[in-house]
Amino acid sequence: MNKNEFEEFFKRYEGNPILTPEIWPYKVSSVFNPGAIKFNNEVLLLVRVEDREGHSHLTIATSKDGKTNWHINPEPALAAEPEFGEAIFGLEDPRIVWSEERQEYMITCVSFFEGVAGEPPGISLITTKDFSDFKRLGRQLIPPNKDASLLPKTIKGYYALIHRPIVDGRTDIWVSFSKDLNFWGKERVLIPARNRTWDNARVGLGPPPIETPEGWLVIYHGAKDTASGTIYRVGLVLLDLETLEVIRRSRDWVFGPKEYYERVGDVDDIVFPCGAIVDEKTNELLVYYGAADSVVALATANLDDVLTYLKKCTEY
Ligand code: BMA
Repeated sequence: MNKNEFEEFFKRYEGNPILTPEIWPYKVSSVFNPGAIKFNNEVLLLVRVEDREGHSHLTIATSKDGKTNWHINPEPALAAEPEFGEAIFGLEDPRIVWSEERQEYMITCVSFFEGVAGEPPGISLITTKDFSDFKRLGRQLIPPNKDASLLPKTIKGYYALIHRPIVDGRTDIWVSFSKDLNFWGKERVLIPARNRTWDNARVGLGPPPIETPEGWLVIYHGAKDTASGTIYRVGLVLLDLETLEVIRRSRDWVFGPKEYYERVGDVDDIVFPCGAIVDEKTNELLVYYGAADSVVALATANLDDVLTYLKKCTEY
């Protein structure tokens, strides 16, 4: 490695982009920002699909190896439901966890508040056991809010919901706690946007936190506003398994728009991960991300390399 090269532990899959509008079984404008989970010995992506009206819904795509031979469902799995107060503008950016305690999958996604001035974004919580029947648990927290995921397990009897409200113009990552997925409290800032950095404009959770022996691995996006638009890149944080205190935070971004499909699209210069899988046999971390709000791509890393890098970071 040359002295002026960064350590690049995320590698782009050579078959990127893995999902594009051209291969969709019905007419769509763009496909991006998928949630990801292991289901029935396959990788299941819940892909945000935008139509030409500009509305988004969520559609399931599955693959045995998480890389090739994707089967895309011919029908959307989830769309906005006005009877649950979701404005027709759509559902966006799902995150999926498997709850061992509840024996079901829990999906959080962005929806828009019908009947509230400006239809601000908020968080819908949906559960399923089979990705065929879905149960809506309704809205969580007040808008505006985005980029939410539950932790896959409760902490001292509390569900922990990581989310990104806008508070007094600031966009930091927060956490709130609940006993019943109904009433939330004890909220606090978990990961703040920083000053004059690559992640100063806003930050938001990427995939659901991944439990490792070193702590919860958080992959997050950070945005920087520039004269030619906003650049979305990826950073890393390690949280204490019990207290959720930040143990480590990368000072640098570790993955950013570089390839053509990341730099040019409906929204240029965006990498936006919402789902990640760990292959326990190989210790490979597979991170699924939307590229330029247009296509779905995959980056992989060795989980140990990621943790080794983070443990060297002192900045938080
Ligand atoms: C964010 C979200 C994402 C989107 C990103 C870049 O605010 O809305 O859905 O990918 O902007 O446009």
